[in-house]
Amino acid sequence: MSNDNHRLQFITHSNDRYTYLDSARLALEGGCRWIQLRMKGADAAVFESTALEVRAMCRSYGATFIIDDDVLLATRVGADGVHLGKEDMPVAEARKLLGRDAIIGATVNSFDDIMTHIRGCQPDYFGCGPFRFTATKQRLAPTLGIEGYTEIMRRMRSEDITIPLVAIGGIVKSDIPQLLRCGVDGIALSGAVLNADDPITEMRDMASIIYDNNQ
Ligand code: TZP
Ligand code: MG
Repeated sequence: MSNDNHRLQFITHSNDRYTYLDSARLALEGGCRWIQLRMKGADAAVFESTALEVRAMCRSYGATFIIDDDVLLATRVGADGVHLGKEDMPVAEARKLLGRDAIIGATVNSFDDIMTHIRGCQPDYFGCGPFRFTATKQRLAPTLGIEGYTEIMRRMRSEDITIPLVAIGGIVKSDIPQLLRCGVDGIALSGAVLNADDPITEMRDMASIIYDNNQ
């Protein structure tokens, strides 16, 4: 990953106010430069047509465009990479299909999960969570809290693991400074932006906490 885009990642979602496409547009307008298109349970054709639109938007903002789960869709639409959960294609297989320049992220819930990846084909970043309970994702792993991230970051440092780790799950703006102090490289979120009265301003505030203050 050649820039700082990964430090603030927006995960698309929809609600009664916004479509998936709206959600990506709001995040980009608010200064986020990383969109992961996540459309759990969506019709394949709708996922693909939305991906093409989000890809074009990301290009015009200089944002990184990542597809959730679906490696073959990522190749078809020319995404920058994929985010792989524990039940998705293994990182090694995705790397063969996508090539060495693609960004491959992997979900982890513990330091043991991180070590499993370190011994195998390594991803470009870890999405580690959940920080706290969130209704955005089903079948949630146990929450980590600040203590969980503090311990994981300590163990990563002691093993000299430098793959960026991004915290995810129920994160709101006021959590960001303390998560950064734990040493996480970035934050991934969805609901805190989409449920805000003014999503663009909320995203802008978060981008400024992450990119301006260098905490
Ligand atoms: N993976 C772990 S938690 C989560 C995902 C995709 C949902 C993140 O969304 P929110 O609304 O910020 O909790
Ligand atoms: Mg997944």
